[in-house]
Amino acid sequence: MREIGKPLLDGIRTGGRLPPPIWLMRQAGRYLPEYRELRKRARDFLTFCYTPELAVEATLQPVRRFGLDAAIVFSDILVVPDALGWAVEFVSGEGPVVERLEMTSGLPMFDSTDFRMHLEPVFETVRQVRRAVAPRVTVIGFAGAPWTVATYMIEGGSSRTFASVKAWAFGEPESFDKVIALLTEATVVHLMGQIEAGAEAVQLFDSWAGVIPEAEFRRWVIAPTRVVVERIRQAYPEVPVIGFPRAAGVLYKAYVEETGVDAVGLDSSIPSDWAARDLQTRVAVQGNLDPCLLLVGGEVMRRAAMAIIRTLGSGRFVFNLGHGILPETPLANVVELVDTVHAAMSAEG
Ligand code: 1CP
Repeated sequence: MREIGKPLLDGIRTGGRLPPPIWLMRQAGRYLPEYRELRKRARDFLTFCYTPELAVEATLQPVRRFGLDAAIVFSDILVVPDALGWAVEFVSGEGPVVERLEMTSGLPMFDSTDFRMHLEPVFETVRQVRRAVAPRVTVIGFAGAPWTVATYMIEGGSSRTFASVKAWAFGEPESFDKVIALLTEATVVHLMGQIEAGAEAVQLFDSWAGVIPEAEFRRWVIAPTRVVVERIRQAYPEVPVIGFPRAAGVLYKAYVEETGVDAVGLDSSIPSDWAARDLQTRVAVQGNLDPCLLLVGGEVMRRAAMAIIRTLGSGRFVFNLGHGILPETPLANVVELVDTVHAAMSAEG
C-alpha cells in the first residue's frame, strides 16, 4: 500500500514540495551530548550498534531534537564484513581497524542464514524505530556500497591513497570481481532484511566512489549498484533506493543513467544548476550543503542553504548535507539550518 503524507517519500517521488524534506547524513553521533552519554553504556562501538535498546535511542535522538523528516537506523557500513565473520574493530580516536583481505587469503564464506542471524539486532532496531517514530517520519535503512566496503577490507581500515585496493583491482580484475560479487550479495541480503523489518527507503553509501578512474568506476561502482537496485526493485518496488557516489564528479551522470537509483545524494562539489539540468530530470536529488558550513552558521550558512533550495527545490528534492555532519558541529547551527529549511516556503524565498 502506498504511504501518504511522508514528506521524504513525497520529496523523492513527486517533489516540488516546499518546505523540502530534510535529514542529515550522520545525524546521530558525537556532536550530540545525549549521544556521548548513551555511548558510555556499551563497551565498544559494534556492541553499541548490536544492542537495539541503545541503537534505537541513538537513532531517535536527532529526530526528536531537530524535527527531521527521516530516522536513519543507527548502525555502520562495516557491520557487513563483521557479519561475514571478518574481524572489524573500532579503535577509539583511530577509526575502524579491519582484518586485511589479501589476494592470497581466500574470500570470507557467505552463508545467508548465519549472516542474517548476525544482523538480526540491526533488523530489530529497525522494527523498534518504525514503531517509535511519528507516521510522517520515514525510516531509512542503509549499507555501504560494495566498492566502499571492499576498500576498508583490503586497506585494513581507512586509507588516504587506496593503494592496496587499487593495486588488486587494476592488477587482478577477475579476482577483484569475486570480492565485489560477494559483497553485492551480502549488501542485498542486508538491505532486504532492513526493508522486511520496516525500512521505507534505503541509502547505499559509496563514500569512496570518487577515487577510481572511469572504466573501474563503471565496473565496480555502477555495475554492482545496478544489481542491488534491480534486486530490491524486484522484491520491493515501492522502496526507493538512494545512491551516494561521493566525489564521482561528471560520472554522477552515468551513475544516475545506468544504476536505476530513485534518488542520488550529491556531494558538495556538485553545482546545483548542473544537477538540476543533468540529474534531476531523471531522478530525485539529495544534498548538498557543505558540512563545514555548519561550523560557521549564521548568514553564510543560511544563504548557501537557500541557494540550494532555489535551484533544486521545485523538482524532486531532499535537503541534506554533501557528506556527514562533523563531530565538532555546534548544536545551535543545526537548529538554525533546520529552521531555515523549514521556513523556505517558496523556491524564490
Ligand atoms: O561513537 C562514535 O563516535 C563512532 C563514530 C561512528 C558513528 C557515529 C562511526 C565509526 N560510525 C557511526 C555511525 C554511522 N556510520 C552511521 C549512523 C547513522 C547516522 O547517519 O546517523 C552511518 C550512516 C554510518 C556510515 C558510514 N560508516 C560511512 C558512510 C558515510 C560516510 O561518512 O562516508 C563510512 C565510510 C563509515 C565507516 C566508519 N565508521 C566509523 C568511522 C570512524 C568510519 C571511518 C570513516 C573514514 O574512513 O573516514
